[in-house]
Amino acid sequence: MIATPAQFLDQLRHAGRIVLSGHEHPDGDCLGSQLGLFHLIRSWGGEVRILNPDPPARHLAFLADWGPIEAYDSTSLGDGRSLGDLLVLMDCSQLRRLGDLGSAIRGKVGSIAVVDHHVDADRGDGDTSFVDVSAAATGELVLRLYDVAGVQPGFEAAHGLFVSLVADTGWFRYSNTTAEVFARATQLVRSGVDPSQLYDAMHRRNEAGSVAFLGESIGASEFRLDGQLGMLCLDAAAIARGGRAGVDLDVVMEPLRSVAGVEVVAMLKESAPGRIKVSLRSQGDLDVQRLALELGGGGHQKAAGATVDGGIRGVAARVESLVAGALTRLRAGGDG
Ligand SMILES: [Mn+2]
Repeated sequence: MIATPAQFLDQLRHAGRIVLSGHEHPDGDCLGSQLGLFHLIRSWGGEVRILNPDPPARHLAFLADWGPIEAYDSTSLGDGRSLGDLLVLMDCSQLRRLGDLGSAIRGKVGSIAVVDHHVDADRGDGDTSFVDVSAAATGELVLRLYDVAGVQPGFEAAHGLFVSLVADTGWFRYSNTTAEVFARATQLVRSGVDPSQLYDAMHRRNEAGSVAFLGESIGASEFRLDGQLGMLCLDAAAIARGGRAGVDLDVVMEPLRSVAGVEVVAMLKESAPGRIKVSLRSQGDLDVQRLALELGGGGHQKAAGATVDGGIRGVAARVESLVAGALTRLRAGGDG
């Protein structure tokens, strides 16, 4: 069932024990929107916990100051008893996006709800789905729940929700930055958020080694397809170095995105041996969500991703040929 904000809020109020979760390696929108919803449910005394497949990345670890964020390990699910009455998937819509947690949690929750803004989220695993693909961030959807509840986000929720907005709009630079986003940012700043303090917390707490890591990664970038595809491949060792240095790996794509003539930027990360996480960004009209779909993933028109089995060079070649095909269709007047 597709729920309106009022219907969804009503379900949350009557749900009993609620577990909020999200995708593997949760990003700022996933974690921030969870904090927002956590505090809304707590505002009426509801029972709620946040349980994710992975702990926050180092540059998002400070979010734990604004609410209890648990990461799954084999003991998280306790004995064989039910974990909760309602599982809410946030910023994703499929249990498989939760990795091991997704399979472990199946059958341990009463029903599943989805709050998401990705394409096709209404066709995910939610028994109930509150979805709007035009929303810039999942946090924007959570703010609509605050509206219908007649509640203002408090100091802690506002911090989470602000991180949600800036994570998915690239600090208000991407094309999803609408008047609605600025209105929400204003609302959150009025609730006590200091944007510059949050920027520092997210992006200015890296280790000294981050500079060498950035230099090395950017140096390894390459341009293909006559400069229309910018590509960056990070093997497992590089990912580990970046993680230790505290770098938000999305930042590494920025220099590639700054080059004139680049239509698509692809970052390939070897998340495990033989497992490549592909992140795609479109600079123009090409729909990278459709490319991600062909790789078994999904996302948005301008930002999408997938996890692909294979070696990093082989996956890079596959991405290149998909982008080449899409560019040809786009030039021929198709829809990318
Ligand atoms: Mn999101």
